[in-house]
Amino acid sequence: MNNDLPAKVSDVFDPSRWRTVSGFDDFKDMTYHRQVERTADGIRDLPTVRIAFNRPEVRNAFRPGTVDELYRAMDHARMTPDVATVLLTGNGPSPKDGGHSFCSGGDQRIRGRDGYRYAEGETQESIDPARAGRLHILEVQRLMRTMPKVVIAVVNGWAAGGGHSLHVVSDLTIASRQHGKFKQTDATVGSFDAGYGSALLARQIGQKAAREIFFLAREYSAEDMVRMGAVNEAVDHERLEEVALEYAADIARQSPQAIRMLKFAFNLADDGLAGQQVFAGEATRLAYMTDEAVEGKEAFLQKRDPDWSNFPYYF
Ligand code: S0N
Repeated sequence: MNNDLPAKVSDVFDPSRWRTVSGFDDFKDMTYHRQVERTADGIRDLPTVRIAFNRPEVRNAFRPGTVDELYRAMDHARMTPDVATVLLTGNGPSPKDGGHSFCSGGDQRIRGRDGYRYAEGETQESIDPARAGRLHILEVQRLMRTMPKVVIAVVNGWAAGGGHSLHVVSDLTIASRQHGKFKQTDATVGSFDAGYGSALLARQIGQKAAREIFFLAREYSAEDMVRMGAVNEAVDHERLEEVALEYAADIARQSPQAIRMLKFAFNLADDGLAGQQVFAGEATRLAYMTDEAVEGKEAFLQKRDPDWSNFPYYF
């Protein structure tokens, strides 16, 4: 494993705690790191990854390519068996003006009448029509919601528009006391996340508060958001990622199966039949591990009736 220290991508990023995840060298708009322990004997992976927006000069706004990279990193984290927790955050501050940002949502400079059309270098004529106008940040939201890992939004600066929605859909949020700022600008720019970004927020903090956030588009501090129940903790900026890693260490001490079942149980009622399907998939996987389910399969393969006599009807 490569033991080189990664570049310092943010003011709260400690390179000694991370390695760059290999296979993602083509990333332009995101960074993807794995938590490690470095000792005299070498380097050892720990169960947390850090996925970060890397466009601080535009407050970490996402364009289609950013969303593609975010999805790839998130999906890789989903499929990596020894990863328990994903920290989603923003790099920075901005080299232009020192501004801090988690994510400011869709890049308004490339928004067309039918969605976010243009990646770098593309023109209206050259774009693949099958890729045009996709609001595929919603696919990322669904992945974050249904992946069997805990996603923590580590809000180091502005969480605005679609960036605000990403914090809403995360399992937990911790925010910088000094720089964490929240503002739902969707309606200001004629956009609206009418799915998780608004409706789930209302489930989390109540209808009146969620409507206030969307209808008034005011700015809220990390402390305001803690009071409203939208953020778990406001922490001093310089300790932000350290505290995020403390959260992740506590999560890693729990049973992976229990965390999965709990995440899907928390989602179930709000996600309707799709939520039930995700929960039920885990229940079926557990059932497959029982002697009872094995008996059903074996009986079929042996062309005999199953013998359920060893398996009680529990009460
Ligand atoms: C974040 C804000 C409040 C920060 O203000 P501040 O600190 O005063 O900085 P600025 O000077 O405004 O910004 C610094 C530079 O960064 C650029 N910039 C900032 N945000 C964006 C952005 N989103 N897109 C492009 N550029 C951005 C500024 O232009 C400035 O650049 P320079 O220095 O060159 O002038 C403030 O910046 C702000 O309000 N930003 C806009 C936030 C916003 O409205 N975001 C979009 C909201 N909508 C979505 O995110 C939709 C997402 C989506 O895909 C979706 C999902 C579900 C359903 C529908 C949709 C849909 O698209 O419709």
